[in-house]
Amino acid sequence: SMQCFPGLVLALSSLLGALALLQLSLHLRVPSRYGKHEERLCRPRGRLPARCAWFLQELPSFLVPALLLALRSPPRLEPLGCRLLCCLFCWHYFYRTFIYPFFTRGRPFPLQLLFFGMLFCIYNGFLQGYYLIYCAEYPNDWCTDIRFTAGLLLFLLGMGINIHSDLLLRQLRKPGEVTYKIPQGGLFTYVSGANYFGEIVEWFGFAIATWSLPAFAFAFFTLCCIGPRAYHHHRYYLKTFTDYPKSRKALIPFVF
Ligand code: NDX
Repeated sequence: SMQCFPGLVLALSSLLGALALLQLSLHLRVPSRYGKHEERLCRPRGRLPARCAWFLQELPSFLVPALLLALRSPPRLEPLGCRLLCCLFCWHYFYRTFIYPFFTRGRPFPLQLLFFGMLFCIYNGFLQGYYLIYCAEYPNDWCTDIRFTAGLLLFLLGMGINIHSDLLLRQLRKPGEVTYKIPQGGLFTYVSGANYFGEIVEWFGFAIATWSLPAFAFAFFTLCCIGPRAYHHHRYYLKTFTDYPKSRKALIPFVF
């Protein structure tokens, strides 16, 4: 049966960090080609409806750690912290897999990116789940540790911002519509990438709560992946709408 190999965790986390840097270097100047950054009307055959695409892409991030948690033998009863933290991760991906896709009004998603996105979700789902279920060790009073409580608070705050902002974006369109409008309300008052800001806060909160290398590597990846994307969204809005709010920043309220 499976056991903890610290070398494996170190290797997979380092590779995730390296992927983050690759992601950053690739997408600082040119954004990932999906959504508003995809060239118009190219190859409708190479795409899947947003609904199926997001469901398939994010499913492994829910399934892999959930299965690891359920199938571990003998079941891990102690400490509570590990199961709780693993459940937080699964909770986010439950939303992203089973709720978000069914309401999205996004444009069809490129198959090629879906494939890489899925691979990424298998990889990261395995790394986070494996670490928390087979390797992590917390003192019995971890639930009262400032890192756990502050991290959990940030996680919940970030998740709230992320879900609320996803909702505001969705409401910009009627069903079947694919046009872009100026997002309004919530944190969009201050930044163009409010949903991304929430997601980044969420994963840094998770990293602090788990105080683990894999979770910090994932938070860093998230920052490198959707940070630049927020910047490209911002530039797109400034270019497209002459009446775009001048005081709005790209990602971090009042700062950047
Ligand atoms: N999926 C994370 N890299 C990614 C998919 C692509 O979950 O090969 C990373 C994620 C993957 C990527 C993933 C990893 C890296 C990959 C990449 C593909 C290539 C890349 C694999 C896995 C790669 C290397 C080389 C390193 C291997 O029509 P539309 O779709 O634009 O509509 C949008 C709509 N909308 C508007 N509607 C009206 N008016 C407006 N002005 C609008 N603006 C937007 O709202 C969408 O329906 C919706 C949201 O759009 P957008 O663009 O704001 O968000 P989106 O990027 O689609 O993300 C959706 C949510 C969001 O909450 C975000 O925080 C979260 O998912 N997310 C996204 C990406 C990554 C991630 C989280 C993470 O890293 N944690």
